[in-house]
Amino acid sequence: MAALRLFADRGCPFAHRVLALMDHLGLQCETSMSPIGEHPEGLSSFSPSGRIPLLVHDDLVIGESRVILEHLSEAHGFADAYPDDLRRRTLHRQAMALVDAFIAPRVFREDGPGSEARVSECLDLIAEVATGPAVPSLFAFHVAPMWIRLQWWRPDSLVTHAIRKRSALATWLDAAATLAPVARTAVNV
Ligand SMILES: N[C@@H](CCC(=O)N[C@@H](CS)C(=O)NCC(=O)O)C(=O)O
Repeated sequence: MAALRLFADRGCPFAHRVLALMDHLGLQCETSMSPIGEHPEGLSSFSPSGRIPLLVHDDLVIGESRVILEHLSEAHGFADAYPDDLRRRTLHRQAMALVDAFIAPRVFREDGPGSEARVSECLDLIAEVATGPAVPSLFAFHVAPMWIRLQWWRPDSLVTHAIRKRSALATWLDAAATLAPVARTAVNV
C-alpha cells in the first residue's frame, strides 16, 4: 500500500473536499491537521508557501484540491467519481471549474470575481449538474464544503441569496452537505 500523507486545516473548504472523499473511500492516511489560520507541522518542507490542502503520495506532491480528488479517485477506483456519459462528465468538470473560479472566492470575500450576471450564469450551469439525488461524486464533494461555508460565513451574501432563490439547487446542495462523508468530516466553527 502506497504511503499517503495529507496536510489540512480544520476550516479549509478545499481540504474538506479531500477529507470527505477519503472518508467515502475508506482511505487511511497520515493527516497533519492544524487549527484555522495555522500551518500544519511539516508542511513547509513540501510547500514553503503553506499550500493547503496538500497530498503527498509516495514522492508525488499535489497541492490542488480538484487534482487531489481526481488522483485519489483514479488510484482507488472510485467508479462514481464522474458520470459515465461524456456530456454529463464534461458538465460536472465545467461546474467544478466554475465553483472554483466564481463561487469559492466569495466564501472568503463577499466581492469576489465576476459580476452579478456572471455569477448568475455560473449558477445556472451548476444547477444543470446538481439534479437528481445527491449521491457521492467528485462534484458533490467539491461543492458541498463551499455551500456549508457560504452559509456559515456569508449568510447574507449575493451568492448565498442567489443560490437560495434557486430552490432546486439549494435543496440539492443541502442534500450534498448532509451526505455522510461530508457531514462526518465537517467541523463546527
Ligand atoms: N485552489 C486551491 C485553493 C486552496 C486554498 O486557497 N487554500 C487556502 C486555505 S483554505 C490556503 O492554502 N491558503 C494559504 C495559507 O493558508 O497560507 C485548491 O483547490 O486546493
